Amino acid sequence: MSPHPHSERPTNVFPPGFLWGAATSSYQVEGAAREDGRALSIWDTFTAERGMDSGEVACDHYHRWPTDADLMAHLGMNAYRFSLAWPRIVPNGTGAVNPAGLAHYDRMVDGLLERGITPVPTLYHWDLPQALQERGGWTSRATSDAFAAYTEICLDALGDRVDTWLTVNEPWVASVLGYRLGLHAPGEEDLRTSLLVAHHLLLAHGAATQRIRERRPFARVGIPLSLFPNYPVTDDPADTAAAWGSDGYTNRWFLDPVLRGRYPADTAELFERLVGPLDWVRPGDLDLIGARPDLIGVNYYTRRRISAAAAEPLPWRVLPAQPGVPVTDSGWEDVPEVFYDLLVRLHRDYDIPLLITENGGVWNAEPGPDGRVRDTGRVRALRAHLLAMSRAIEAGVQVLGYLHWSLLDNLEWAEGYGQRFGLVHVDRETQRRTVKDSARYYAAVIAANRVVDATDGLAGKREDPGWG
Ligand code: IFM
Repeated sequence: MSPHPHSERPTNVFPPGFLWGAATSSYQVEGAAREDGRALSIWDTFTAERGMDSGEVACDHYHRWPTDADLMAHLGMNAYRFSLAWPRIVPNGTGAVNPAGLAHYDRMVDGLLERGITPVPTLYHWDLPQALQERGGWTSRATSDAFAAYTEICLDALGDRVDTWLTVNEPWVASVLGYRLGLHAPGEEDLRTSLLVAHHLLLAHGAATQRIRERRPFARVGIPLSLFPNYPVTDDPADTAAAWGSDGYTNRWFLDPVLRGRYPADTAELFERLVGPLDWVRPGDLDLIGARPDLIGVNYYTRRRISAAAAEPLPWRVLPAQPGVPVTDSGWEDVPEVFYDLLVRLHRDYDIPLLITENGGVWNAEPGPDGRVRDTGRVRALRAHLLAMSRAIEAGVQVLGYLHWSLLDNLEWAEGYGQRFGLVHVDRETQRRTVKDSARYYAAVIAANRVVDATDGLAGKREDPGWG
């Protein structure tokens, strides 16, 4: 890990107009899975088939969004990233629009604006309508076309009030965990299919970007990418080369087509060796995908430690956390200096404004006898990541805002409800919301628009209203 070059004390003040908020996604928080005409998504099917925790009820945010929005306003947040559920809006994936589904988001956008909160919707956060899955899902190019049509519907309904659109969340995770590793819906395990899917997800991003530009020329558009910096475990050139290979797989395979209009040659060569020609890429695809967005959404959590000892079929191996390095309650290394390195690298290599669309971690603190949730690990990590971000801004990186993952403890996909990422604790039985220490600390940061001391916001009498 490279030490950061700035030894002078930064001022830690953020630019005026900086977006401060939190993020969620529809399947992870909404619940109301069968209400108001919502159809099933691939995640309803996948969780039912495997007997996993599901999003059937989740945080009941579908009904409780007004009080959740009050809570955000109470914390001083001025932005909220949420996702639109495709199976609510176009239940069959294509064709008829469900007015009740659209009306829900219409009310929510109004409600956020009334509270001074900028809505930042993501068009797709993995809840593909099951009806589309039955027609091939993301293995079919037609799904990208369906996504473009769905985007137009969302733009026509909400585009007069939304000025920042996010397209497809984390195509690496959706394609690799969903189609290579079988850990996410729809649970397939094939490298070639995952690469085909990744291309269609990028195509969907490109098509949506085009529609947004045509219909809402003054709106900003971006794609939230899961960016995992890859660090060699030793200085051995073989490990360094392996880390660069893994960087191609996790990061450049998405950054390069979106920002340079081409897939990285070294990674394409590797994939062609492993799976044969990537013959689904058609003329014109990379022009569409490579129409430069206004921003990249950075979803940053941890680094990957890479060794050259191959784990077939890929010629590298991802190692567990380094002993002695702090980890979150899910075992991910908590390494804020890597966040700094990532932001500086994105600026240096791609020169594009960044919006932190996710950052956070699992700390499973529960309310104490006094009702207070002392998630000190999250307070410490949040502060350290904000300091890293502010140093990056001082180094010249353009960061538009920071949206913490997540507002609420929610459904962590295949991991279920056991992993708590929220600033706000959610009691699974009662749905009661409890503002954690981290949220109170974050509110103090937002109020000051600078990184304050770790104890700020935590002392004194608690004046949080009840958020039951
Ligand atoms: O919960 C997820 C989110 O849906 C996508 N990015 C990573 C988060 C934590 O794993």
